[in-house]
Amino acid sequence: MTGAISGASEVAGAATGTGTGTGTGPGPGPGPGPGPGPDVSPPALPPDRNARIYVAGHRGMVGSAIVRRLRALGYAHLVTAPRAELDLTDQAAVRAFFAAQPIDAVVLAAAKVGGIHANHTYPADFIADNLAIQCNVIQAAHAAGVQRLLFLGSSCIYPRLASQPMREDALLTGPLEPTNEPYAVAKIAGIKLCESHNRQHGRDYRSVMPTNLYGPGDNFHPDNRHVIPALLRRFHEAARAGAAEVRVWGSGRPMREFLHVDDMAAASVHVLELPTDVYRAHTQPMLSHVNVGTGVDCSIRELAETIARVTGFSGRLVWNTTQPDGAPRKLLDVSRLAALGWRATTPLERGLDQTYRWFLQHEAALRA
Ligand code: GFB
Repeated sequence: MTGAISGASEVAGAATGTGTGTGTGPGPGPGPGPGPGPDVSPPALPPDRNARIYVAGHRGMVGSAIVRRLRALGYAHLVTAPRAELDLTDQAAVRAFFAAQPIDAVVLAAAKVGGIHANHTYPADFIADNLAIQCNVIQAAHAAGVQRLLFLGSSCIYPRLASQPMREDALLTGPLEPTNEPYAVAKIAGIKLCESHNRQHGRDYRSVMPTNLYGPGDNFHPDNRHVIPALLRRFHEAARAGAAEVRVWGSGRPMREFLHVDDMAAASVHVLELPTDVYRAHTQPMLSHVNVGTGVDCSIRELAETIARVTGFSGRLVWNTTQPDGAPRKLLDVSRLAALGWRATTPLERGLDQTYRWFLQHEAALRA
């Protein structure tokens, strides 16, 4: 834990928008008020483009996509801090960071994430790091008087055998998938921490639960990645080597829904910008999270066949059934988000093709 807080940087956006200014004001939260800082301009809430938004996790796949999206929309005052300068598992450092500058809204995209193997191998890290990051950021935001926050979770919060597609009210209705239970418990705790601040302090802390994400900036490293970067890389290397076969984990039967990270960023900003009364009208105080997905899924076998096409691999697929399948199916019901006015737009094959091109452009750096 470094405790250093010097790394806060304001990312200048395009600053074209003036904001539509539905801002609901800082609300009734009895927190101690905004921390001291040189800028004493009044709080601004998204969609006001003057809002000072701290994006936690801005170097990750999702956080960086959210920064791109916010900048494209003209948000001029984005606050970020690299991990080397702000350790989000360090409670004192996070509190000091919030106290050192004015922040109007927070997007909490920082998390320890990984695929089925990583979750299964490092369960203590997945639960402890995520609980610490969430608790530190959400508590410090509240203490600094931040009225609006968006917490990012995961579709693995739902029971392993939840009926499909999974509605938000499936939360806490049954046992979780064992391979990622510790991570899921941390994410459920994050939702409940947000809801508890809303109920106790009148905050406006929202949660979005994405399905499996992929896209530029994904983790293509050899271990611990998710299925899409794993297979893009494996099939690419097999195609280049002229290999006759590629081994794929599990039975190929599990069903998964995949969302392009730019769609996730657009959905996140959409939810962040909703007026408070609209968000509240579509959620409940103790069931406040919103699913983010495409509403369409495919089998891992179909995914592997699509990735073979995208990468130009024409050999055989061999199923390595010594590796776990994980949850049999994880399709989200996205009607709550649709009612809030947002739908995904990137078809899977187009998104895979674009992600593969990004991988090819960055292959040398990823190997280094
Ligand atoms: O992407 P993945 O690890 O996520 O695996 P989960 C999805 C499916 O792809 C599983 C299969 O059935 C895997 O067995 N698969 C096939 C592979 N080949 C591979 C491969 O080479 N690598 C990987 N990783 N999978 C994670 C959770 O579960 O999903 C996290 O553990 C998080 O908590 C994340 O929620 C979104 O959907 O199984």
